[in-house]
Amino acid sequence: MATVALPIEQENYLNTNYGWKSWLLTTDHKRIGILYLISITFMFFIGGFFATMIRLELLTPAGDMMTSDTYNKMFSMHGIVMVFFFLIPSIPAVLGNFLIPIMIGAKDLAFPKLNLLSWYIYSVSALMMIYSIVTGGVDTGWTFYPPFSTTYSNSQVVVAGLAVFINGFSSILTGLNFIVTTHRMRAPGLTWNRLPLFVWSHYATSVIQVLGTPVIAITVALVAIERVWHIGIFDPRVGGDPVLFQHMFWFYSHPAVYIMILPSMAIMSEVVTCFSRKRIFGYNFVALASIAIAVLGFLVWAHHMFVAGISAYAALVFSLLSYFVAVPSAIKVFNWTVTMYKGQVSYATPMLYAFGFIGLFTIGGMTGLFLACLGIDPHVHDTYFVVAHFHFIMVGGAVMAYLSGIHFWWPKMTGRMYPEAWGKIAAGLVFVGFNLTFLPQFVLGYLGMPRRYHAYASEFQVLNVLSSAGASILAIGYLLPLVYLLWSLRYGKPAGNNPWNAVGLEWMTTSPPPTYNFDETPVVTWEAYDYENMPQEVPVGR
Ligand code: HEM
Ligand SMILES: [Cu+2]
Repeated sequence: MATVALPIEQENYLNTNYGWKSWLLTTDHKRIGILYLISITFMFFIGGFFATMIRLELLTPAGDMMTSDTYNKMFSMHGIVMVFFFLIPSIPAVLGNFLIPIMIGAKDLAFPKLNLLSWYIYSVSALMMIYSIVTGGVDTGWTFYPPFSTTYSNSQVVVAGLAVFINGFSSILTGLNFIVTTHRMRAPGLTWNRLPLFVWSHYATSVIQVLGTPVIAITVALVAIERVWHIGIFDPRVGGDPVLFQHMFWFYSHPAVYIMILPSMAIMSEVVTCFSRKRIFGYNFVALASIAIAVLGFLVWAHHMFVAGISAYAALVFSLLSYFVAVPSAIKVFNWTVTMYKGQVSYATPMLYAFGFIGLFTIGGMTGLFLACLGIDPHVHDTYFVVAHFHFIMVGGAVMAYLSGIHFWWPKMTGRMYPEAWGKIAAGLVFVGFNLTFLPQFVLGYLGMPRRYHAYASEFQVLNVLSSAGASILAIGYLLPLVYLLWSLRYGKPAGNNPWNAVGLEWMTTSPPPTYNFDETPVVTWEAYDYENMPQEVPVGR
């Protein structure tokens, strides 16, 4: 097949210069976004490999494919890689990096070199993680609970912990960069209440990253120190307290779920308005809900510890506060839904993923309320119910949104369209595969199948086989975009500057954008998402 040539090969960030050096030393936020895209995709498939191993082992009730020790390593490395090396950096580091400066009419982020440094820090920590995997792996779970992690586990805890520690700096620096950029570099006229909701959400995410990440970094560093010297931080035999670890770990790791979900919500707000051809319902509420989530997210960590021996009164308070976090999340879901209501909804691939997100995230959030309920949690704690809950949020939510965003901005990033029919097929496979994988796990958990076991009672087999079958469909659904997106780089139709007929500064520059994004600094005189006052052309993919 012949390559489709771009109409005019204008100067853009991809073709200004060539060669490894021009990429590895770049300070262009768009190129750094692409570097992240490559490294993060790589880590996603490593995490996916372990997921495949887990689902294969669980096809049969007997633990016959691998030893229990190996199985422990499989789910631990799956969790560590997916959470710290895929979910947390994914949307901010790839799409946030690429889009925030363009969306606010700036030439770059406030600290371009720091941005490049963040990518190097990420890469070094990812390589350390891979090193810990190939030299024997980790079996503590992604939560590193002591005393197992500090005393009994004989796996690569120290290297893996240091990898997470170093990775934290990348996250902190990116957050810092986004905060300063949003404050200082907005184009004239781009007031806070005209700011794209994508930027609002990333602002809230960045606040969590800057305030929360130091806590997890120090916590895992303390685990490493305790493991080597046993100085009595978490080890009760020398005066330490293992429950202290849980407080410190979850003080970050609950807000961290919002580091994953707020950027997903950022994508939803952009995609839903564009493909409904309507201004988002309740702009101010959606913007402020991001901030409310960031603040409340820091107050609920001990809902992970209801069975760890905290006092009944503390449990009561944390249970109540957990219910409060659901409110701003529900406001957002409500407002996206109302935005679609009576809109001219079109069913392009990004919107299909958005539908998936809204339904699945809602199920994930509602089951979170079950877990936050003191009467229910002790029964389903550490069962597959919890596994299903957080996969609905992280996979049904964050990964769906990530795919939605990648498809939505792919034409902007590359100047090429992806093949729409394939996009729809993949979105369908992901949705069906996802539900077949994780819906049975709610039932399994309700029936009492514990998480983190490599052999199980034979009455659980049918549901486990369904789940593994779903996982194979899901895997195909994830591999397809990798194939056709790469294909589109060469053979995709030229995208034009604004293929979706969307509003927003990023659609006013060329695709791919020039190195400094705009020829002259834009001046913003309009309100955000003014779709009603736009010529009503229907976007592609209807
Ligand atoms: C918004 C995105 C969310 C994500 C990414 C998420 C993620 C997670 C993860 C990873 C766990 C498992 C922890 C473990 O290893 O034991 C978990 C458990 C839990 N989640 Fe969520 N969650 C989210 C939202 C919520 C919400 C909205 C609530 C409640 C209002 C909630 C309540 C809980 C509770 C109480 C547990 C502990 C369950 C137990 O240990 O028995 N989560 N969540
Ligand atoms: Cu939590």
